[in-house]
Amino acid sequence: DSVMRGEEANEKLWELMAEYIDSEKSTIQKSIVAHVEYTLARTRFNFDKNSCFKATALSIRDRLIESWNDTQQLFTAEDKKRVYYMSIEFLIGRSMQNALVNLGLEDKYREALEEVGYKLEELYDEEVDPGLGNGGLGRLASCFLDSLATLDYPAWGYGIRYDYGIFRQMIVKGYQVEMPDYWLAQMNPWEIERSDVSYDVYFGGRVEKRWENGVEKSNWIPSETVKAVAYDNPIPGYDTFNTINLRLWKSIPTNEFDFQSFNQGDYFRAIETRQKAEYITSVLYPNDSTPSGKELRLRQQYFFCCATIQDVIRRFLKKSRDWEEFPDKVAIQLNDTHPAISIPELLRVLVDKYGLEWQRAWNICYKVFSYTNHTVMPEALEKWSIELFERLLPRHLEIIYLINFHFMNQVGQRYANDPKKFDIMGYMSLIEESRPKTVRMANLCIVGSHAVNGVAALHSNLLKTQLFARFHEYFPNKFQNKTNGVTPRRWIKCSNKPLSDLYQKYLESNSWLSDLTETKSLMRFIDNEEFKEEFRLAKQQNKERLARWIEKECGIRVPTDAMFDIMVKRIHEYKRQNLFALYMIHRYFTLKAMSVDDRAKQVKRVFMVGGKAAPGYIAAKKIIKLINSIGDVVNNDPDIGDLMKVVFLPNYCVSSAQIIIPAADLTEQISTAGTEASGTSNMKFVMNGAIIMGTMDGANVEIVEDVGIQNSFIFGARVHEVDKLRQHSGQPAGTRLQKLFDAVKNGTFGNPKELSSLIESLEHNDVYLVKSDFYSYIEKQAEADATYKNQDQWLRMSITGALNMGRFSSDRTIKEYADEIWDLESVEIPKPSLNAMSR
Ligand code: T68
Repeated sequence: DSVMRGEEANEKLWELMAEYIDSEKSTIQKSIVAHVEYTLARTRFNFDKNSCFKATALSIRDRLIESWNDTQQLFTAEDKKRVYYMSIEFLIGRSMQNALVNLGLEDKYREALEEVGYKLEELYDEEVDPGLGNGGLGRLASCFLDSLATLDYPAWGYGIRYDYGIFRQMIVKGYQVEMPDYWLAQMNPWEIERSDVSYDVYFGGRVEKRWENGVEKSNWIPSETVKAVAYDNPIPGYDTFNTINLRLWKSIPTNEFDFQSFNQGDYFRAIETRQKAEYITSVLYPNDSTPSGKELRLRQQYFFCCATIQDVIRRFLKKSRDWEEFPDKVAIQLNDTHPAISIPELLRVLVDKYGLEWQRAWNICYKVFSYTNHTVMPEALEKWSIELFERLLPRHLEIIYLINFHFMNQVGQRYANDPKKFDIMGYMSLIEESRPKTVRMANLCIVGSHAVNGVAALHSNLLKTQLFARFHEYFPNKFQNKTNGVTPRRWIKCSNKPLSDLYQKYLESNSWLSDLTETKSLMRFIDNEEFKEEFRLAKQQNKERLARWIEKECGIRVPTDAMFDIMVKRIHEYKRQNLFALYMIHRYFTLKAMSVDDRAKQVKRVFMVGGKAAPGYIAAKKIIKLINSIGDVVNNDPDIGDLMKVVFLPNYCVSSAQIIIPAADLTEQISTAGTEASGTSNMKFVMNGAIIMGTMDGANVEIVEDVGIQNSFIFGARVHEVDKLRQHSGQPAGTRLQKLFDAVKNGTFGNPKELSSLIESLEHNDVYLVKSDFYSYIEKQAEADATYKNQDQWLRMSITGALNMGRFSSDRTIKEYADEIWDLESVEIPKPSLNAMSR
């Protein structure tokens, strides 16, 4: 019998595998060379850096696939509850270094490559940065996957494999220019195409009714079909064999040919129909706060929900046929309302396909879902017009009406005696009786989920007391808080080598990477001059690295003995890059007015701003132009020299963030109180030793709680003062601020025809309180200068901040989700390779 069976086969296979995945230099080299020759079809005598990158990536992927397979097998065997994190965006960033760090192989690979003439760090730079997200929401999803894998949770991410990620931002004459990001032009060495895992997704058509045993049954007869194909992206955990999956869907045409067109001899029309299918996953919508309202966007949403729900159900049915068990096996987290159609989709499948009675299906459904809200700004809440919904998803609209019918009945009963009963119902309804009539996706999520959470304490309280106050009154137990976090693997270990080395040296291990609260113990060195000097040096090295990057990317030389004052995030009026710009102008004028002697005593500062504006957001684009114009004036003024520089950092993305963030001395987190749901760059900055210049908004509040308010520069209106101040949004600016307004309006910084509208909107309707916060802001900025002059004090503040950020690891966040929302247990994957090797 040539086929080995049972134990014997296992033994042999384990040995082979063990040999393959052992971590000897020569094994790594063999695997890389094999990929050069056999996968890339290059010769081992002639391959360039990019081929070396690809071959190295593929050799790492082999290891990931190995642990991925074992992980998935164990998940299936153990049959524990799984969580599915659904997000229309994942800002993955580069994968190579992260994978090596998590696998514990960075040093081994570095050595192995050095022998064949390549520097690992240079290979890192060959990788494209997949930008399948806009900003914080998408990056949070990726940090969460890293933590889910690290904590051994049975979890998967589901999203969309866009052909075009977030646009590449170029700055041309101070303006943002958007370039398409076709990130797949080079092969993507990390993904695994699963042409065998595909599902049909339908659109349009009509709903047929029939009666069966006295019950009305619905049957959706769609008019269009597309196929969703799975692309799997292995996500390794840190210091564990657990490797989870990010499954991204791509749309392709179905094989059913359009016979009607074909018979009419219209071959090209038939092809066109098929191309329309591919279009669905072509491009990521680049607006991060205003819903696009476009049909294609709704198609994207339904497309990925429909494929995901089918995939989840198929996996469930492999093991169980009792639908009552579904909520014990499946938890689905909705990252904002973009995946909300999953709720009516699951109901549709349960009722129409599997024949469950409505109430039974509903009881299953809401236990499965939970919803995370990321904004309180009313204009950012998704609403889809009934007309569009009906045309694209007629059955889902019926189901939403049905959910609403039952819900409105209950609300009506609850408030039967309330004189405001109808107002309350109108407010809570899933349907907005506006013109056009719309579906309120947030209301659908709240009603259809068993848990609703905000992303920082302040934000979650605003949800309860303002935005969703009526829902909170009605469902007091649904509302929770889960303060965001970020992964220390990417945001310290991969981004900040000097600081990581310092932690390893003083903590004598790397366990801080799995438990960030451990860094706090280093507070015992706060008076240790050697430790402090090493910490200072680490920051200095990071500043020099950024200065080199800026010189290369922008052609500007910045002094590295200056304070680096950085604001990087999407450009938005509520985030107030304009307030930062006004401060730069103020500082410039103040310096100009000084004597040469006085100037020489001032703190040098480099102001840096990075971030993309949504292509249709005119005001945001003008803010970019304004900052560049300020740079043009200031950077070329011989009176100023190195005292002050203003740099716009182009194309802010995950990989540039990893260079920018560790170099900051001061980080601007200056949104109007009550507008930034959490912020996550605030966490990354403080972990890397920057001090917050900020408002009491989002997670700043909690960061300040842990690092101490005396170690931050906090200014501006508090959230309870904002409403009142807004009523005076037309108040005059005050002399010092008016002078800055006038300077912009008279053309000192760029063409006033373009830029003065930015100022006029502040003068007349200052929604985000730039005027009323300005004076406390410049006062705090002066305090920051004074503190910076005392380098020892600054250093102590910076160190204290960095060491007290344990709570803001996404590991903590994910543990809370698992315990308090998902009811999820971890499943530890044994390390078979080690067992096998030791035999
Ligand atoms: C951000 N939201 C919040 N939205 O602004 C930020 N929106 O405070 C928070 O820290 C972060 O989410 C994580 O919770 C976003 O990033 C988007 O990107 C977005 C994208 C599409 C549509 C709407």
